[in-house]
Amino acid sequence: MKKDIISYSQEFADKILSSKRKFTLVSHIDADGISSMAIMARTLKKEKIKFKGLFLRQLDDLTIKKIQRDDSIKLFLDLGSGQQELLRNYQFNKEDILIIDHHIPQGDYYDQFNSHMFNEEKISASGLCYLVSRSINDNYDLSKLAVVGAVGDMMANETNRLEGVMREILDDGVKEGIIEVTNDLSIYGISTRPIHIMLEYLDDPYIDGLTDNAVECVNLLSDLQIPIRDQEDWRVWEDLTKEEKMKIQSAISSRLSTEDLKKLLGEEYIFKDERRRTPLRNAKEFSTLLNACGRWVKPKTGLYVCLGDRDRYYEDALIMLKNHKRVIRDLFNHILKEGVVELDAIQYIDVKDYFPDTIIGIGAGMVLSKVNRKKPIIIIGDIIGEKDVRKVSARSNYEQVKMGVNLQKAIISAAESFGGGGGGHSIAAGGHIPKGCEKEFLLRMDEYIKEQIS
Ligand SMILES: [Mn+2]
Repeated sequence: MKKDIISYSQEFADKILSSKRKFTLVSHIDADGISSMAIMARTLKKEKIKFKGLFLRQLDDLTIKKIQRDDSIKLFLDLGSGQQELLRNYQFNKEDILIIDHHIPQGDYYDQFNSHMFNEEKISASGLCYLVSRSINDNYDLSKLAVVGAVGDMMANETNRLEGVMREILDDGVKEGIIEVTNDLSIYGISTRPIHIMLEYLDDPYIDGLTDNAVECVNLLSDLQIPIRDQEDWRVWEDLTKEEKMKIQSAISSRLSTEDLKKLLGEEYIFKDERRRTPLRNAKEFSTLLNACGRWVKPKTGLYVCLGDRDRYYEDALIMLKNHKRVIRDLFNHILKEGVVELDAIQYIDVKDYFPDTIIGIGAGMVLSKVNRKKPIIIIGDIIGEKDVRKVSARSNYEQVKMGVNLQKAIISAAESFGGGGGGHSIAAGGHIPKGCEKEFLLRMDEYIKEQIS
């Protein structure tokens, strides 16, 4: 399979190069979409191909009007494969559209480079863009952005490492000397969180005596004779020596079952060309920063950071990152405090207008391990500025997906039967439904999920 996806990426690169036309890049506003845009922008610029960029929250009958009817080729990134009917209804010609996407295709009318054509499940749109870019020129440095997008899209979440053709992409970055792969604790914040805080925040799995207990975390480190500060600042996980990391790892493992420990172990991708102790220093934190930009509807800020800005846009992105984390924490606490309602096969909560609709999916993903892990969670919320339409976000996990859960299928069918719409992946999907049909929509979802796992 691998050879096919590579050779097809070359064919696809030729379509771009041989067109001799201008391009409009249309991409999604999350971390994967922003890194995809950055990869293609850098690639086209290097070849002196003219282009414009456009970010969309989603591609639907409202947002499609933002795409100008001009003589450029519209190159869709991280969206498009699932909306080919919409593109056709909007009368886009076949020769004016190219699609690079990893969402499940609906149709094959337009030329698309889609991972589902090669049974590659764990590659992001940024990974596909990179393969195309690498076929155009020696753009090995862009492997870093490909990894950021993949990690942001949770492609490494099941086994805590990138898989399939993404590994080949990762290797390019390692060979270039810009990516370092570590294989020890795989958790959030290895480059920015002081070690004792990183341990305190570990909550999946919960570690008795350490989670939520800063004092005990500091005590543990002092028992292990690991200094928590150096001359400059608090030390972070990335600063520790191999021996120090091993000491902590064995201290943690004595408090956990083998299975729970496994959840914490895995790979982290460190970017050696970025400043230490910043959120750009590893893939998880870099992608969170991009997601923050997207969720506050400033994807361009994230794009400029990807393209190298470490000044005004970067400062802006740091502020958004801070806000982003605070709002997500609030949402997380709100869900735990209010509790979810369980149906036979799903659980749900309506968060009304308390939180921006752009973050409720993230909250759903984070809170799933704290509620009933066996059922998908669905969050309903208001959309700012929309009176008649409500947002729905669903999250599952790999255990459920193995049982047959496919949220993308369920949400499309359920939402469409009420005149709404949806999209996504089996593990995470979202959509919108008309106000007033929430109850029926949830019952329908419950029914579909029950069918899927039976
Ligand atoms: Mn994506």
